[in-house]
Amino acid sequence: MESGKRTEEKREEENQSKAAMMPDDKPGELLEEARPFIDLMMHYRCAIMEVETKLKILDAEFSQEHNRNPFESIKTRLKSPMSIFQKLRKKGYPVTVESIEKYLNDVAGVRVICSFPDDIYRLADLLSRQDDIEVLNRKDYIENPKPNGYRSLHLILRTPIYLSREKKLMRVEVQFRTIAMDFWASLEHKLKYKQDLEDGEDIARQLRNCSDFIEALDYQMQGIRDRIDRSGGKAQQGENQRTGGL
Ligand code: 0O2
Repeated sequence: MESGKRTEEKREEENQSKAAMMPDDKPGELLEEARPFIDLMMHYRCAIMEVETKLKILDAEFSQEHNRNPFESIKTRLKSPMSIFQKLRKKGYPVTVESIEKYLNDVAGVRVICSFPDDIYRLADLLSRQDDIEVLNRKDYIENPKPNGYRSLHLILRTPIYLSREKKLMRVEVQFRTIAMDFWASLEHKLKYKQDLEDGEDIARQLRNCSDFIEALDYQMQGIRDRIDRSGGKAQQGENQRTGGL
């Protein structure tokens, strides 16, 4: 009974907030005006799904052949309406649906977190070479880190989505990072939103140092993985010789 009452109260609350968003006299008009934006966001969501599926297929094949996964996780995000608005304003473009498609590259975002740097380049290369993918831009902040120490590989891709009445080309930003680079970027992101820190400069300097450690760590870990793989291969060869390959 109590939970039935709570459900009723919740429904009433929802109705009230819907009514606040859509005045009774013009709900249709409001929705009609928002339609192109809502549709475009759905198209970006579809593009994210396409790219995510492509990466998952590469992952499945690689893990079958090499017995390990080339990436640890994938995070996806659709830029929020407020961030879209702010970015268009900042760049001096009109805030319209046309501007979003024309000027913004990162409304659809995919972040691929790998264990090792060489997996980043292998995955980025395999994805870029697919015949329905066009690479519009490539920024290698691993080879050339930003002055603050930021490292990642960024690709702006154009990929098709197949809707019921059309094929549409959509832009997706894909960021590839190692686990350590991702850890660094999320901490550094916090610094950006805290401008009035007393010891901000010192923190920024420490972050730059950490970025150098991270580079050394990533490549050392990769070296260790290679050594393990090589000695595993030799042990397997020895075993095959002993058993005659059975
Ligand atoms: P958010 O909130 O993550 O989306 P652009 O304006 O995007 O076309 P830009 O800024 O030159 O051109 O693109 P760049 O350098 O490829 O950066 C795009 C995204 O990379 C950023 O998106 C961040 O997500 C990430 N990034 C770039 N530089 C840094 C950095 O120094 N630190 C951290 N933590 N992340 C960074 P947004 O739109 O800035 O933010």
